[in-house]
Amino acid sequence: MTPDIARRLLYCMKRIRCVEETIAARYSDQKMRCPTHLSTGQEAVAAAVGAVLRRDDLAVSGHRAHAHYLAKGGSLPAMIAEIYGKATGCAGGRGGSMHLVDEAAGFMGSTAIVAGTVPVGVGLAYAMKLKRTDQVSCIFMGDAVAEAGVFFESVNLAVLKRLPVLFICENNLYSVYSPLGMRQPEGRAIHRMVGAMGLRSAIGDGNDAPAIYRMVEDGVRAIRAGGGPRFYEFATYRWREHCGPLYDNDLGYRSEAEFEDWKAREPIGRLERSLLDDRVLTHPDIETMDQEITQEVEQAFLFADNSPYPCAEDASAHVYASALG
Ligand SMILES: Cc1ncc(C[n+]2csc(CCOP(=O)(O)OP(=O)(O)O)c2C)c(N)n1
Ligand SMILES: [Mg+2]
Repeated sequence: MTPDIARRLLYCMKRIRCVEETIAARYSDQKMRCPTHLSTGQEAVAAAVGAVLRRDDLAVSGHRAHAHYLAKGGSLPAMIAEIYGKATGCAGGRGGSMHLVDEAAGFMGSTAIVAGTVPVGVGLAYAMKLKRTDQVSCIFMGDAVAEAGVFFESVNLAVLKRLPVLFICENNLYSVYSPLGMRQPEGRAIHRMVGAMGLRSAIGDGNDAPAIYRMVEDGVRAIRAGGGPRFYEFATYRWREHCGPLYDNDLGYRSEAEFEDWKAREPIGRLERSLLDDRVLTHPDIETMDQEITQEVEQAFLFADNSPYPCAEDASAHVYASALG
């Protein structure tokens, strides 16, 4: 990995962290009126995958999509405006945090329905295959997606047709408050299960951005060369509550000790320390990075706050169903 890519990974993770921590800090202002699922602590997977993908590759995601959208190159002001419900939002202010889209950046959408975008991502890959391009369709998914019927149909088709799909599973051990052990049989690893369906798969440390980058880079090279789909499971951990800006360890569904253990292995400080040790970056470089990011994020929130709400006359502009009669 070049120093340039390592710097880029750190920058991207810090930017995502700053955006989401600012959302958390300002949520109580009541200007963001949609549910938000923050990925604080999980930034490494998005940053690394985003750095491997090209702008003309496509990606889809689910309810926890801010990091994926930003890492794929989605517009930050348009994302914050979307969360503020403003007309300048990436979905016209009608969708909110869980419905991010930026076609110019190849981010083809996210939805609140668990596994809802998986067949869409496979369909995009089918189109790529028919058009004989060397693009890749990336599907970001959580561990609970591997419990949905449509996931199995989608994997089956992707394997059968050798479609250029990059499945990225962020296994953060929970689906809302349900731990993995309550939802999937003990001893069954997601990557091994899909491996048995003929999908080439691997597992990695989801808090180690450079390692994720190297794994996914290899996989994407193979996919572009016509090698068929790849599945990566990355172990990681969300810090904040499932939905919202707070912490919820007091609810008792996970232990403080488990949380602290994962926090100690958090992805940003870890990479920052190693880049400082290797003299790739200096403390002043990091300060400059942090200042630049804080300013950009502040500007995006100002843009969102100062933007107009969508007007009532446009209410049906994003509705694709035609009225009967
Ligand atoms: C089909 C469907 N079932 C249930 C829900 C409720 N729900 C919203 S988010 C979520 C958890 C999904 O967990 P996971 O895929 O592991 O993602 P994470 O929240 O951990 O990032 C559930 C069950 C839903 N939105 N859609
Ligand atoms: Mg999960």
